[in-house]
Amino acid sequence: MHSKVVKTVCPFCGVGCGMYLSSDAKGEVCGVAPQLDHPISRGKLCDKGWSTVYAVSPENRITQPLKRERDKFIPISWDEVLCSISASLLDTIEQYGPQAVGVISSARATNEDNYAAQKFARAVLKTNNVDHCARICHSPTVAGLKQVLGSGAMTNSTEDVFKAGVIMVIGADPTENHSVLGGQIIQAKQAGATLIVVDPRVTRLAKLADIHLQLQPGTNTALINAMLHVIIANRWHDQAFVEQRCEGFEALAKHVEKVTPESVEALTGLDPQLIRQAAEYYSQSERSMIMYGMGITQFMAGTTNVIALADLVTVCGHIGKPGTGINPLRGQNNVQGACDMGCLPNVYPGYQLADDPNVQAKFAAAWGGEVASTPGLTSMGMTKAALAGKFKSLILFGEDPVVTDPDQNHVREAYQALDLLVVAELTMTETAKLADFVLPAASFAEKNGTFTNCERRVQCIHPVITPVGEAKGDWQWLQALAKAMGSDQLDWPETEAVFDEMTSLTPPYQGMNYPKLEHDYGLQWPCNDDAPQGTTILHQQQFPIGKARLIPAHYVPIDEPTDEDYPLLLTTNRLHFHYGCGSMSRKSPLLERETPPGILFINPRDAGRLAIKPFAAVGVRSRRGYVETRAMVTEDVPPGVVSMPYHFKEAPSNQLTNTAQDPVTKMPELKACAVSVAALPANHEPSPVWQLKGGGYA
Ligand SMILES: Nc1nc2c(c(=O)[nH]1)N[C@H]1C(S)=C(S)[C@@H](COP(=O)(O)OP(=O)(O)OC[C@H]3O[C@@H](n4cnc5c(=O)[nH]c(N)nc54)[C@H](O)[C@@H]3O)O[C@H]1N2
Ligand SMILES: Nc1nc2c(c(=O)[nH]1)N[C@H]1C(S)=C(S)[C@@H](COP(=O)(O)OP(=O)(O)OC[C@H]3O[C@@H](n4cnc5c(=O)[nH]c(N)nc54)[C@H](O)[C@@H]3O)O[C@H]1N2
Ligand code: SF4
Ligand SMILES: [Mo]
Repeated sequence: MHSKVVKTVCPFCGVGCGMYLSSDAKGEVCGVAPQLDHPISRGKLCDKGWSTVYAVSPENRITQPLKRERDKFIPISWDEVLCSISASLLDTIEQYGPQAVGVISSARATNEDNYAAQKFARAVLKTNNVDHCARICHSPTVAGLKQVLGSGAMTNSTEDVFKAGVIMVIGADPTENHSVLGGQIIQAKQAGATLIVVDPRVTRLAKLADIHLQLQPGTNTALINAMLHVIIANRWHDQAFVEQRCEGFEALAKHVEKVTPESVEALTGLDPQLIRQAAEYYSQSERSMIMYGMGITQFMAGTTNVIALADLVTVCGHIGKPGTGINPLRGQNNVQGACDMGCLPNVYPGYQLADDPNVQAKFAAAWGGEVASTPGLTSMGMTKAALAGKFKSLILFGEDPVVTDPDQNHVREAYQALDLLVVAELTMTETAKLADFVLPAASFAEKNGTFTNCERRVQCIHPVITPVGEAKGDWQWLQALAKAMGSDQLDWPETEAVFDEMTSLTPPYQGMNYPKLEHDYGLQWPCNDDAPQGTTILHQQQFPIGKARLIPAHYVPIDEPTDEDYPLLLTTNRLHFHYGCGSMSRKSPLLERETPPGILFINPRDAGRLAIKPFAAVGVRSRRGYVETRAMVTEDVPPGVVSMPYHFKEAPSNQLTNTAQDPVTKMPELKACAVSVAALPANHEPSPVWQLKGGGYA
């Protein structure tokens, strides 16, 4: 074998930084380097990108199919594993119907893998039960922006941070989570942009901001409505834009008429003067750009919050121009793509409605065979149905819901109740440990295909090595499974053919093909006959629904406020050095060195009251579970609020979190629940969750 270097894209977050990946003469990935000319990352990578080699290295990988025998896994052949899974699926479908089976796909895998996953669900299993982690990430973005603007994606491009006069970051922590972009926001601020940060925690950007609105968790809608009140009362809105491009302004104005900054002071905890100042900065700049994240979406009010933000942007006319827009910072490297590919129960690729008979007929004709016609379940719907005995078989790849879904004990119980759980993974996750069969999946370093980043840019990835052991790409094992079930629906000769079939059925991708994508640094959708070079800024002339529809947003309180028994409000956040369930980032000794396995951020006032010393072991309890971890005593969280990352399987914050859901999208309230915290004896080491009685895993 020869050493090799390929041009590819970072496999972690949605920024989509360009990297070179190299392999050595042994056929192992050995190095990473940034692409100097890349339009987004401009020669930079963050620590996770630089640590990619560990994330995919063979000694950390599953290299052959495994079958559970009691509490052990034994290796079996691909033929045997496919034969067993196929027999079990066919049996279940015959006995209980296609509603009893489903697929959870991966926002970490390629567009081609995700296209294949939803086609496997709809055309082979004949079910719309297909979903992925966007459910608990930006599903309120897709639903909320669609209602107001007609399209649920980032409206502008990352380069627009350098064109904005005001940057408002709300419910996002980009220096930790979209680090290369976070660095660019700092650069833009240094070059003169005004920075407004809205976050209950003092994030790194909050420390640099011109205004930090340190609101109480879960009060976004109240704050945004108060900003709208100030803007409309002062006639700071863009009257011409409102008249030409919006409907529903009168109703919105009436709705916020009484929502003065003073009226929300007690609720949000914010100084009314600061709200007025932020409203003035945001509305009065020529170019104001909003970027937002999980602090907006991960609430019962997720969709409402997104609608309120879209109202704010639109009323000020800060959309359809450079340096403006409403920009959800999509999280996973390919979560935009997994949504675009239709790995959601209610839509086919390109957001074509799954319950529309014309759409069903279009796909049935193109695919040559019947497709699913009944409504599908969301990922947490499948969990619930499994507990009720109505959902029996789950094919899951590239997700670790036991660590990353809310209320861990409930998820474990549901997965244990399944007749069949198949997990295709790079590595033995907590979810894979519950599987009946584990399939070795090829990593991004071993396959080609495309990822769509947060700014809708579709970029090619390239293999630098052959798949480790017997690993297969996700669409390839799905193809083999379909074949074993007697279907030739997934019979593509190579990855490019999957992409070409997809573009022929997905209008926003219709003008793309591999040679065009390879030519530069990918293309941003929509890319079609009207926009053959793609689209950097959406909604320049009109919205896909004609005029924007302003919708009054009604404040929804959090589901589980604090009380005597659970007096602290837990929110969850991310750490720069770790990613998701930690299964990839925690393979790097460098990243692992940076933080202890589990951490609770607590204000000195609360720590003092509870006699908690810095780095002391603490127990954290909610109505759903209990974990032990270490305290980080810091002013970065306000009194009354504690925060935990969710990356650590030893001390998973999802033992504690609430499953109360946004009624529109079923987004769980991951950013607020009530907990109690107690100091543990001085020499006590925090026990991992699996050793704790009553902490699950029992
Ligand atoms: N290092 C690292 N990077 C990642 C990831 C990772 O796991 N690790 N994951 C990726 C993924 S999947 C995603 S979705 C993105 C997420 O990226 P972000 O959206 O930045 O995610 P979080 O840190 O969970 O939450 C953002 C902020 O919301 C704040 N917040 C909490 N409650 C409220 C509230 O009521 N109002 C407001 N305004 N803010 C609130 C929190 O304090 C936090 O600072 O990151 C991606 N990048
Ligand atoms: N409390 C709390 N919980 C949260 C959040 C929060 O803010 N707070 N955030 C939520 C959000 S926004 C998200 S997106 C979810 C993320 O939740 P998950 O999607 O479960 O998290 P990841 O760590 O990204 O898991 C991806 C898995 O895919 C595997 N993988 C990577 N590439 C491939 C591939 O090509 N093929 C296959 N088959 N596998 C692959 C990796 O090994 C890894 O185990 O977590 C959610 N959970
Ligand atoms: S910012 Fe995101 S895409 Fe860029 S190197 Fe870091 S993890 Fe990778
Ligand atoms: Mo996410």
